[in-house]
Amino acid sequence: MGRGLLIVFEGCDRSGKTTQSTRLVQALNDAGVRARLVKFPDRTTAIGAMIDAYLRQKTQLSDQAVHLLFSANRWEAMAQMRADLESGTTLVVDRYTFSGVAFSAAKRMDLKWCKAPDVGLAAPDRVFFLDIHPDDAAKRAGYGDEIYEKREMQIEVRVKFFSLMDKSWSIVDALRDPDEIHRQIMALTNRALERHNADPTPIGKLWTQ
Ligand code: DGP
Repeated sequence: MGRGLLIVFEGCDRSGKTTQSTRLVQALNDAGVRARLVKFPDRTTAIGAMIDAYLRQKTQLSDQAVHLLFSANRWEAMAQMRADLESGTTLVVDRYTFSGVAFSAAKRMDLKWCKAPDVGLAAPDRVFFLDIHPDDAAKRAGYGDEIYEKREMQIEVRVKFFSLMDKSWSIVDALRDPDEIHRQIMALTNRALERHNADPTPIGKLWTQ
């Protein structure tokens, strides 16, 4: 049994990542592929509770401190994630290091500094970027409750996401019908699984080149 794939969903707030990542895990499990959903930030841990309070504007933290908390929240999940990947479970991750870098870089923090705490995290095999213009996202239910859900911030975050893309990313038009989006993501995932089965590669490390 080979290792599982690390599949990441990224995108601006309200782009449909949670819906699509949940559907992907379900569809993979239905097809007999062992898969598990991981969501960042994980608000259930002690570090996650601090992040949650910050996002809901219950506490104030410096930009640097909150950046490091988001990174620590990923690191505290890493041992289990690696174990799952190595034992053949595919992980579908709802937000990852790219959100960490994009949100902080959007606040004009230094890009190299933003990447540094995440150096060495498991690198994704595929990244699906659910692309929606923040003006369209703002029309969706629940928008505007948390600290980053502001038009100017989201526009800047989207620009930063685009600057982080490489050949492992697919841009998915998130304004379309959810079933259509799911079918596209399923096709891309199946292709990634086939390619990996034909030519397995070890788990990569983030931000090492
Ligand atoms: P979500 O639970 O996916 O809606 O994310 C909550 C908010 O936190 C959302 O506005 C995006 C932001 N966010 C997610 N990950 C990070 C991160 O690593 N760093 C920063 N600064 N913000 C993040």
